[in-house]
Amino acid sequence: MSNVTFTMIKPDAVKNGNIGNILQMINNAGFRIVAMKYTKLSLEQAGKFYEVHSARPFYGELTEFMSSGPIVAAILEKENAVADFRTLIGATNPAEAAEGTIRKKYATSIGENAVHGSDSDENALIEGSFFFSGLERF
Ligand code: RTP
Ligand code: MG
Repeated sequence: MSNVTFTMIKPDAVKNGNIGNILQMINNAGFRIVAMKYTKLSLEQAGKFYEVHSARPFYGELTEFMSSGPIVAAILEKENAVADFRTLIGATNPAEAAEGTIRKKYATSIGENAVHGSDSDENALIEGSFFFSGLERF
């Protein structure tokens, strides 16, 4: 089992001024930052990142939203990182997210849900490499 996951603080949470609050929750949960950058996806890059969802009805909305403003991308390290990070962020729909989760606190809707978290070890590596070279990981 790998010990890293990949996250993005999505454009809604950046616009709402919640970068600091979310990074604090990530730190307090015991994740170590391996790599981090403040950047913005083009519509084309968002489409590539979320290609796995290209047949879903929300794909257009999702890629437009994810390219609508700056994001924070990061690789995070912790034992059992993928599963523990998904527990920390909560359900996709904030209405169903558990108390104390990042999405419960900072997401506004199922589409604009504050953070991304990888769903498998394999995707964590693919997604991390989408944003970061080996020289950008410490
Ligand atoms: P993520 O990949 O961003 O961590 O979210 P997730 O695993 O919890 O959810 P996933 O099924 O992978 O969906 C990816 C993102 O697409 C948007 N979405 N919108 N309007 C809708 O019904 C809908 N469903 C999903 C969300 O931004 C979700 O995080
Ligand atoms: Mg997902």
